[in-house]
Amino acid sequence: MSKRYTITAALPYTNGPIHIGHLAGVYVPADIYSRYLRLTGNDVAFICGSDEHGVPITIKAKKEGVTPQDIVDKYHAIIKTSFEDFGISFDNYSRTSAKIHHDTASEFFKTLYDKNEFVEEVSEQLYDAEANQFLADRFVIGTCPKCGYEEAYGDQCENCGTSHNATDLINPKSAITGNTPTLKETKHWFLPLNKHEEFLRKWILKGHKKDWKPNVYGQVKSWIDDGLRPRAVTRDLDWGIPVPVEGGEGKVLYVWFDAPIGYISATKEWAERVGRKWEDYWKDEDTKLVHFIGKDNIVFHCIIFPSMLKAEGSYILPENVPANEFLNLEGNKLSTSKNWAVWLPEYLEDFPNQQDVLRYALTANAPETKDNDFTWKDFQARNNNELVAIFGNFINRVAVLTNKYYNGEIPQPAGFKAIDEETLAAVKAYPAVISSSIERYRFREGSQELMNLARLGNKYLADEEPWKTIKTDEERTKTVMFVALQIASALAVLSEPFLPFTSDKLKSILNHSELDSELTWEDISTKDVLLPAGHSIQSGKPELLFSKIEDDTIQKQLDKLEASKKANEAANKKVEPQKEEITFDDFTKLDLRVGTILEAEKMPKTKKLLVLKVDTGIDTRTIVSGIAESFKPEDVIGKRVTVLVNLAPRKLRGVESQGMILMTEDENGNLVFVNPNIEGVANGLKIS
Ligand code: B3M
Ligand code: ZN
Repeated sequence: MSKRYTITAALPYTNGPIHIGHLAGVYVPADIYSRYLRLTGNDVAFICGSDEHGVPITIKAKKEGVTPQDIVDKYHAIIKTSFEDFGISFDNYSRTSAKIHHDTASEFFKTLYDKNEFVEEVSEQLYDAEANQFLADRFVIGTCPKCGYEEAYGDQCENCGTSHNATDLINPKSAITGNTPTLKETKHWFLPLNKHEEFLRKWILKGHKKDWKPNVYGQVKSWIDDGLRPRAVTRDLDWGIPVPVEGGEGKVLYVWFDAPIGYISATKEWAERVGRKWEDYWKDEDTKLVHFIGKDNIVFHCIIFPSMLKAEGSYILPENVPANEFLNLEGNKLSTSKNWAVWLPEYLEDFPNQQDVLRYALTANAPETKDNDFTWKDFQARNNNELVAIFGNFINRVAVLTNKYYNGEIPQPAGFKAIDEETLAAVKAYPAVISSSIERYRFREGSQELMNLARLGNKYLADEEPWKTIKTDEERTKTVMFVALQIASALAVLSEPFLPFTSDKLKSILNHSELDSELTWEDISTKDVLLPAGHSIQSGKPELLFSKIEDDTIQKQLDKLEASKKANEAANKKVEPQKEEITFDDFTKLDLRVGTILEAEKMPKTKKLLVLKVDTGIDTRTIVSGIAESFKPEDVIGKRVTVLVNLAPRKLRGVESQGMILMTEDENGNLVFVNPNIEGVANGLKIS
């Protein structure tokens, strides 16, 4: 039965481009879900837009010496274009700086204000006197009162996900000046979450029965069990939506108050454009509202926004919030500031027309139940071993053989054997199997079922060997090719949510547009014949759906990451502070000489120590040096070194060491000799 759905995907902050973490966590699953629902005949509004307020934008603008408006204009354009190019099928991609959003959010605030749903309170808030600014949200960093994470923001800890008030942070520091903030009185409007506790408890419990993800349910339940407190929904900032009530001058709405309302304004904008009623998508009890988000947004979508909607009174509440865990990259946390990411615009440039490869790799390895790791090797393997070797190979064989044997025309089957009937019946079961995965938000499982259908096709061809029977049994070959073509056709339809570009290509290879009516999802399980005998597929050499990705392509991506890592390390390299001052006399006490290592052997039963014989020019003496983990004895013999010769001797493991060899570290942290490195310098020469 057809239903109405409002599907939202978290509004990305416009302070940088989209990366694979955003895609895997939010946009790819939301797109699969939306495409699937449209394909199965539902009425879908798939909504997103840029989140253009909030402190991250102001910080970025400050850093680049431009205005916040410049930043949001720049990144809104980049993000919107890259989503389009990647095939994310939003019905509307709006932005929170749009007038319709300012109006909608102001109105929402006023309604709650008029209904007395806020508590107005003057309280002491964190203040940076040097920057002359209140420190809200990401302007302040400190230790999370709940989990002890030391880099929690003023409004939320990204480690444990909890949301708190900035004054709850332990040891807060201004992100602007690094100063410890002082307290200053200011008036704000608070949403009394405590008042909504009972309602939230009942609603979550109801949601749980409807199969919410355990991670989402568990987190929300534990926050409610801990007790909820009023949260300020206004801020003393100058970037955002002005507080629209008396006394609100110079203040703006908290970004997490206005941003989720952005889903509503974006729906309004879309409905106006296409001639629908937006209220149907937000106020009709029969509409299903689903929020796709990353796990760090759970508290806002499962506690704060539902409380706002409930307080307003005329809105529906989300049916489900299938939040994903995080995706890591090559073993490390994705990070915009450290440039440890695969950026969507760069991917689209480096891998033209290969959107589906990334969609598939991210889905097959989606962080649905736990954090997962994206590696370029896995990406390559998913492409080469699955998309190329299974899916692409099957389609290519079917298209090539159909053209070769029948000039592209689907042959009339000549009776079915048990294997043919079993295969056709197996195909018919796939829509229900994949639907069930998608409807339960198990997209990785769904993508694997799709691949299993391609596997079924491959196996069928490999077992029935039409390339052999064509020489012995033409009638049998017709049946086999007919069956294989039905599988190809099913793949064209069922792949659409996961691999939309491939689905389009495949539909045109198979000339689906020439069929009497477009094949639907349901047709795959109900129709006995998808491609009838006599229908023609595209002639000539079929376009390859996927192509092999070579090692050097992958290496280039790994090199890019390596370069980021190096740049980052160089930027973060902490030089130790200078030691206490010494006098010239102190310095002249050190007797440093040029020397040569003559012999070296490992100190028995130790890991770190080498026993060296060193020619110091004065004498040949024994020096024990802790360098065995970096050098083999044979590597250091003959090395010119700098020796501190008048260091008081001391015994190490029973061997007297009579001096010290000077060492430092190279850029990779490996030990290197401080080497005089001058030709013709004799041992024993003083260094001063
Ligand atoms: N702008 C995304 C984030 O936390 C945030 C989502 C808003 S959804 C209403 O990165
Ligand atoms: Zn925490």
